Amino acid sequence: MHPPIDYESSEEALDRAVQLLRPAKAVAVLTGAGISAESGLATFRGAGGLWEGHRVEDVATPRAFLRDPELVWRFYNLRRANLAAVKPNPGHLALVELENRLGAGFTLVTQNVDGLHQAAGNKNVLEIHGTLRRVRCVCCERVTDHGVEPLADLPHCAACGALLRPDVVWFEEPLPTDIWDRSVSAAASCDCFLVVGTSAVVYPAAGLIDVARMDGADVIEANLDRSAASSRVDVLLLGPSGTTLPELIKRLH
Ligand code: BV8
Ligand code: ZN
Repeated sequence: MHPPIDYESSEEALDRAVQLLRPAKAVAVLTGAGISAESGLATFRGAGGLWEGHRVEDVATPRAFLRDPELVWRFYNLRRANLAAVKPNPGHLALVELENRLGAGFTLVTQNVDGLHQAAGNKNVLEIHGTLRRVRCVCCERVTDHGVEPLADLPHCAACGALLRPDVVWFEEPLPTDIWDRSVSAAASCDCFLVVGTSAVVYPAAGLIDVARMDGADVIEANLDRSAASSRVDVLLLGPSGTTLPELIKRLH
């Protein structure tokens, strides 16, 4: 693990990142809302990170859903509607190319619930915070995938009539065990760990960076600005991931 070095130029940072990534046989990637920003989806903490004046941490919680399910569904139905209008950007496509290059040595762990990595063509995607495309019954736990089709303002279960909730992980909820365990083992066994478009403030997701570092992986970050991860990475590629990732993958050849 090298102390993080502030490269004089993005050229130097890119060259360093290529040196670390090119020989890697096992690569794990952690993505956040930033990779979808250039597809037109708002990030959580950009522009003040407020939605209708609410902090996401106050809407994406079980208590908020108990208190005001209409408000929470308005938040999620709006995000589902946005999804219908967006598509993967070159940053997503660069990660598909990386998976094609590495095959089984590639694991993509995403905090995003927008499904854009799968829409781009990635296969080994671990959605540690669930997905906007699925809903779950609060009573019979039945899970159904509705893609991005519009849902009722307050959708109810076709099987038992109880209220449905988005099949996402809210704050103060545990992550899906199997998916989380696979994410940790991918971070612990990779030669190179990429962290893309995340403020790295939400745990346990952000802890994957430290799992990778402690197991001796080189860590490359791609972000528009410095993040809470930046002091813990070997190389920081500053800029929009729709530009930096394709540039990085192109130089691997
Ligand atoms: C858990 C799904 C334990 C829903 C999300 C008190 C009580 C309980 C828990 C806690 C507590 N205090 C803290 C915690 C832990 C808590 C947490 O970390 N809170 C934070 C706010 C401090 N975590 C949890 O609660 C987790 N669960 O701990 O459970 C437990 C265990 C057992 C039993 C019971 C409980 C659950 C966390 C998951 C929450 N769900 N999403 C939904 O989407 O609606 S989190 C949500 O925010 C996202 O999924 C994402 O993971 C997260 C962070 O957002 P980012 O993706 O990083 O986006 P952000 O806007 O922050 O940053 C964007 C970045 O992109 C920026 O850096 C920007 O510079 C960059 N960028 C912008 N444009 C570009 C770009 N980069 C490149 N190119 C560009 N073009
Ligand atoms: Zn039901």
